[in-house]
Amino acid sequence: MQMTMRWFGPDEDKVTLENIRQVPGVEGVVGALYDVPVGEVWPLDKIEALVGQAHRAGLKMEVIESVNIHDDIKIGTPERDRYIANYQQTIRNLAKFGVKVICYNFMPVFDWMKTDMNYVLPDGSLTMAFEKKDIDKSLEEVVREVLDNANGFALPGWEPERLAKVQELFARYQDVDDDKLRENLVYFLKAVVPVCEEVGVKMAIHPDDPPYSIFGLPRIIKNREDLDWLCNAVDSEANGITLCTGSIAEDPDNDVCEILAEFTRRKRIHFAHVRNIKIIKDKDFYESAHPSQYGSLDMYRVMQALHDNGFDGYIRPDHGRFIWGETGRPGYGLYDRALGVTYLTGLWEALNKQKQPA
Ligand code: CS2
Ligand code: MN
Repeated sequence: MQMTMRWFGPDEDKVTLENIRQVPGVEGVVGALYDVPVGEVWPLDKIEALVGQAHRAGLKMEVIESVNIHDDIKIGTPERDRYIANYQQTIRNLAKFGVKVICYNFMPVFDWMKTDMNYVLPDGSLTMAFEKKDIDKSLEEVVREVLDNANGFALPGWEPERLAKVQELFARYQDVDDDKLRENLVYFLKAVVPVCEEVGVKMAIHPDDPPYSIFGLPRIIKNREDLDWLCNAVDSEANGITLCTGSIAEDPDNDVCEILAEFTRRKRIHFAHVRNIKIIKDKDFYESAHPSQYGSLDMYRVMQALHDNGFDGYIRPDHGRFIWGETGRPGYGLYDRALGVTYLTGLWEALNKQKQPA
């Protein structure tokens, strides 16, 4: 496995490549271009500059998170073919600079949903939380709260210009139910997976977060059945998964370790987001510190499911809390993610050595 951390680029991230380079165990950064509008081709010169920065800092950049999918592709409008052609070109361009995995999601309208970006834990650290009572409000109110509470940072998948017209966006999705969204995902994958195969890139879909419908929106990557459907719909290793343990675990009916084990065996997990969450009640939760004792997931078993089934992809800790006075982009401070890396690396070393005599 290759341990990585997400990095938002020189202008958008308080955490520097030099900081990341000093975290023991980290070999690479997961990056993206944030100044190319969704749907447009990522230009070669910008990719070269981005990857070059990582390399000069002694880090790899083989995973991109994310090349986002234009709403027209998800809705299935006649304009989608132009955006799909652009996506194909972006894949080719990224491959030229050594990118191996592209993480993306297929959630309509917005990326992940949390209702509190500064939820205070008993030890005084801050984390993100989701409480159902807080989405039983008007859509505009919920969207405004998310944007206002992001400590002044842009959130991935939450472009303020796009969401300024959230009602119009919702209206565009009105005829898109789960079946239609599935059909549109398969249409997209059938077009991009052959390009990936040709240039040695793997697509890796991120599960829906949360993994059930909110605001009546369709949701199609929620559980084992959905992942099985995805793998069969386009049967290629290049049609893979970003298994985000936190997102999958937000539905307590999902058995995260079983899912990890099965899809690692099937060679479809190319990228793992490993984080812990603590279920408060029903489906309300907060993102806890990574170690098992603080959350609802047994992180030893999580890492064992990957390890014992031959995982050889990329991995990163997911959101961290804010500790030691750090502030910044919610979920993406340095300190708690670095602790996450150290913990996950320690579990992996133990798993590697468990069969050796003491
Ligand atoms: C990430 C997602 O920060 C996060 O929660 O896990 O934003 C993820 O990058 C996207 O869903 C993938 O497209
Ligand atoms: Mn994730």
